[in-house]
Amino acid sequence: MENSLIDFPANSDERGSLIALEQFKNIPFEIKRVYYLFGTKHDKARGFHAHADLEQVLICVSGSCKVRVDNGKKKTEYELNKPNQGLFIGKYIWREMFEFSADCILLVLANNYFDENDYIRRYEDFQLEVSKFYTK
Ligand code: T46
Repeated sequence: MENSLIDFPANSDERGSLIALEQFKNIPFEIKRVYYLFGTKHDKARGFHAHADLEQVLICVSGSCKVRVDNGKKKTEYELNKPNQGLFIGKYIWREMFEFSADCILLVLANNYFDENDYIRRYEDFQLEVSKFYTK
């Protein structure tokens, strides 16, 4: 699975809404790490890398941002603006996050611990490695 939007059913009543995220239920992997981006700037894009061995789900729990994902052949753009929707990003997918709203909080669930060696930060390296990955 490369990328897909996941809708999370909310438990909503007159007090508001609650969403639970559970590994192997509505999150398609074991959750080993959770981090979040905040204080982001509308004109400061982030990302610009891929991962060799990491799957993640990105959820804009407040505000909005855009995410461009690239599998080496096709680029797709998503706007994340709902706390009840997540974007799954698989292995060997180049990602760029941009146009963050002032109130954006981007929550990320990951299936592995932080490892700088897992990052592919040069687009040329990504193009080379992604073609090998998909011809395996
Ligand atoms: C991704 C997008 C959505 C850590 O120390 N631990 C962590 O778990 C992470 C994610 C980052 N860091 C350090 C590494 C850098 O020194 O925090 C600093 C900022 O990380 P980075 O420049 O990679 O942040 P983004 O917003 O470009 O990308 C991050 C994730 O790194 C990446 O995996 O998919 O968010």
